[in-house]
Order: sequence, then structure tokens, then C-alpha cells
Amino acid sequence: MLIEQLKKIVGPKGWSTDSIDLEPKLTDWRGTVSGTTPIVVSPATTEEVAAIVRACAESKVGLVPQGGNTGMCAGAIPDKSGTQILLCLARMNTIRDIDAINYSMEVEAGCILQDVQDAASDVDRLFALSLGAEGSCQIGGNLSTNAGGVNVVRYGTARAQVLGLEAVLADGTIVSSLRSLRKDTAGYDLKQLFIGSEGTLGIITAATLKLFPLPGAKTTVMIALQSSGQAVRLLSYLRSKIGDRIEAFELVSSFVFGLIKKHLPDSKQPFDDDSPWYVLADFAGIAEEDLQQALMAAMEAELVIDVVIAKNAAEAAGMWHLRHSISESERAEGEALKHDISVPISRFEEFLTRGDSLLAERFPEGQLIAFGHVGDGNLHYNVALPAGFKRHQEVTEAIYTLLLEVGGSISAEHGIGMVKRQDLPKYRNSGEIRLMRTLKKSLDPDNILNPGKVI
Ligand code: FAD
Ligand code: 2HG
Ligand code: ZN
Repeated sequence: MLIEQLKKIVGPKGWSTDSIDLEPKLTDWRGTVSGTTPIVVSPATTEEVAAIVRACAESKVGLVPQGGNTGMCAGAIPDKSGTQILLCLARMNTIRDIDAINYSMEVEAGCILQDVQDAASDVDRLFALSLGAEGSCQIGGNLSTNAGGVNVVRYGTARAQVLGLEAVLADGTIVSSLRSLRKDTAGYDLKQLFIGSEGTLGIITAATLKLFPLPGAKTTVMIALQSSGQAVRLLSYLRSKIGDRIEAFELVSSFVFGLIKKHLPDSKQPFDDDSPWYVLADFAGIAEEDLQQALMAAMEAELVIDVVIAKNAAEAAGMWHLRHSISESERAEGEALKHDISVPISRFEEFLTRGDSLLAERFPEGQLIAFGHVGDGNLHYNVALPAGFKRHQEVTEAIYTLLLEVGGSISAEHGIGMVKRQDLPKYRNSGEIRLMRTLKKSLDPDNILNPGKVI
């Protein structure tokens, strides 16, 4: 009955029960979590989304929103019960409006991130969110996870890129706050409820996004370092010399570089010799001589071992290709235990030093795969473990306990989804968890929206 109702709402182009269509949507990008569904529905309009949600609410059947299915926490995968409906936003991919003068654009949730960036750039504007999956992730998925990526150090996370939002509530009500205002304190900031809540409080159907001026010519630089602490000190030093002209500041360990080399054997390596750590950075709005001078001064201050400046756009793209190939290289080795953590930048080095001792003493069979967005204090502190290893939860708990001691978070940018749901109550205080449950209960009393995720 419900299935027939859903088919009618979206019409013949908007649903499938064919296993060829369903299969890629039922396992997460990492290949570690799978689920089942009786049907995938792909609405073309916000009104269709509202009708779908209403129908599911009447039948008290769970609904799992899915964007590009690139998420790292299995938030977009239905459970194994075979009852949850999969809601795919891909057909809602219209860029509704670009207002170059207001530096804003209105887009539907199913727009691919790269298409949004391109549309902004066509009118000489920047949409600042950028991440390795940008060719396939969708803006609805980006906002639902409050994605970070490589430009947060300069522009902030997804949350900071949103001026207005349209969402469908658990009873099918459409809440439209698609305003393009920079200042608006008339009541609660409702859009922020849906950003980062991973589809558990509402379905995002459209957003008004904030644009920036194009940053101008960029210089991409790869920097070899002796220690992770040097990366933190270098960032602080460069900030004091050249201010906010640092567009990206990414850290990669020597081991991770080895993984990339193994999986991209034909790639051009910036350095002949190995160093323990590397930073890949983008600078904009600064003359190359001034940048060179700042980097030379950093070298004299013994903050840097060596520097390679990309000579042209192709070399810069090559460096970024290495960075964006890390997750795939890691996956090709066999899935590592992921920890998407953040710490106050001032305690970054302490966390890494104490983490090294912890792994060496308690889990010597683990191989650390560390890389991330050092400018945001966000590290992908992944641990590869041998086949047959059974103490994964112990490793994660030990790392999270250390994280608590240094004032960190168990999810910097990937969210909680299904895989960290059990952990959340242990690493957020009881007041926070109680308020999250109150919000969930009042907005979705029958637990229709993405059940089994986050809380
Ligand atoms: P999905 O995976 O489809 O969904 C993610 C969550 O959002 C799920 O809970 C889903 O139910 C919910 N959701 C999706 N659409 C909606 C909607 N319209 N309304 C309500 N809920 C919805 N993430 C980062 O933050 N920074 C990175 O640097 C980064 N790099 C990555 C690199 C690679 C190679 C890969 C594979 C992933 C990377 N990610 C990164 C993770 C991922 O790409 C991001 O989390 C992305 O924002 C997810 O978008 P998506 O459209 O694929 O969402
Ligand atoms: C990145 O920064 C992504 O490349 C993915 O957030 C991190 O694969 C990961 O652990
Ligand atoms: Zn990341």
C-alpha cells in the first residue's frame, strides 16, 4: 500500500526496485556497511518530498535520505530490516538562482558540489566548500553532515556557507527560510537545526549559499617538516606574517605519502628524500616574492626542512591529486579503523605524541595513517590493523579517551551516522545528550527520519 502510494507520488521516472539501481546505494563508500530497502524514491520537487514524508509518517515507516553516498559514517544507508525507504535527492539538481551582487545562490539539495562551485565561478564568485568527493557528493549531503574539507581554515565549515534553507519536517511540513540575508536575528536560527543533523531532524531540499570573491591567483606549496608540531608552529608563524591569505593547510605523514606512491606509482613526487611529515598549502592574494620571503624566514627559524612551490597550474593540480587520493589508497590497502578527530590546535602535537606512545605500548600491531586539516585541528587519525585483529573497539576507546583528555571531539567533519552512534553518549555530556534527544523527539516523535542514526 505505502509502496504503491510512493510510486504514484514520484511518477514512473522517480522510483526503482531494480537491484541494479539499488545495489550501489545500499553499501557505503567505505564498503563496510550494507542495508536493504523495498524501494528507492527520487522526487523531483520539494512538494514530492513532502508528500513522501507524509506517506511514510502515516505508515510509521522510516525514511533514509541519501545524497552522493560518499559519507564516511554510513549515515545514508538503510538498516537490514528491509522496511526503510531510501530517499534519493539526485533529481533535485537545479541551480535556482545566482545573485552575483548579493554574493549568494539558491540551489536544490541534489546539486553536485562541483556543479555548484562551477556555477559560482562562471559569475566570478567562489563557493568555498571543497573536498575530495566534490565530483559526486551533493550539497544536501554536505550540509547534513556539516562537511569541512580543505578550505575551512580560510572560510569555515559548510555551516558557515549557508544563508537560508528549505527543509521538510517529519510530518511533511515544508519550512522555507530561503532568505539571502547576512544579518537576520528574527527568532531562532532554524536552518542551523538541520545543518549537521544528518537527516534526523528534517530533509534538506534547497539552500541559499554564501559566495565569496574569487581569491585570485593561487600558489600551491608542498613543505617538508621534521615533526607534526612544526606544522602547527609554521601555521601560527605564517598567520602572523601573511594573515588570512592561507586558503588551505593540509598535513600528511610520511607513511601516508608512501601509501599514495604505492597506489599511484606514476605520480610525480615533489621531494626526492623522505621527511617525517609534509604540509600541502594554498596561498592566495599574496605576491610570490612575499610568500617566498615568508617561507625563507620560516626555514631560517627552523620551522621547515624544505619547500617546493608549484611552478604552474598543472603542478599544483598534481600535488592536490596526491592529497585527494589518500582515502582511496587507504581503502585499497583494506579498510582502516577511522577516527575523524579534532583537538585545539595548541594541543595537536601533544595528542600526536601521546597517541604514538599509546599505539606503541598497547596496540603495536596497529599502523597509524595520519593526515588531515591541521589548520582546523582536524586529523584523520586512522589505524590500519592486521587481518584477524579483534580489539577494534578497544583501540577506538583508548584514542577517544586520550581525545577527551586534550579537549577534543570524536567527529570533526564526517558526523556520527550509524558507525559512531553508540559512542556519542560517551563523549558528549548528559545535558547535551538529553537536549539532542528532546529535539529529536519533538521534531520527529515517531522516529521516521533516518532512524538508527546519530542519536
Ligand atoms: P551522503 O553520504 O549521501 O549522506 C551523508 C548524510 O547526510 C547521511 O546521513 C544522509 O542521510 C544525509 N543526507 C544526505 N542528503 C540529505 C538531505 N538532502 N537532507 C537530509 N539529510 C541528507 N568530508 C568532509 O567533511 N571533508 C572532507 O575533506 C571529505 N573528503 C572526502 C573525500 C573522499 C574521497 C570521500 C569519499 C569522502 C569525503 N568526505 C569528506 C566525506 C563526504 O564526502 C562528505 O561527508 C559529504 O559531505 C557527504 O555528501 P553526500 O552527498 O555524499 O552525502
Ligand atoms: C579527507 O580529508 C576526508 O580526505 C577523508 O575527510 C578522510 O578517509 C578519511 O579518513
Ligand atoms: Zn577530511
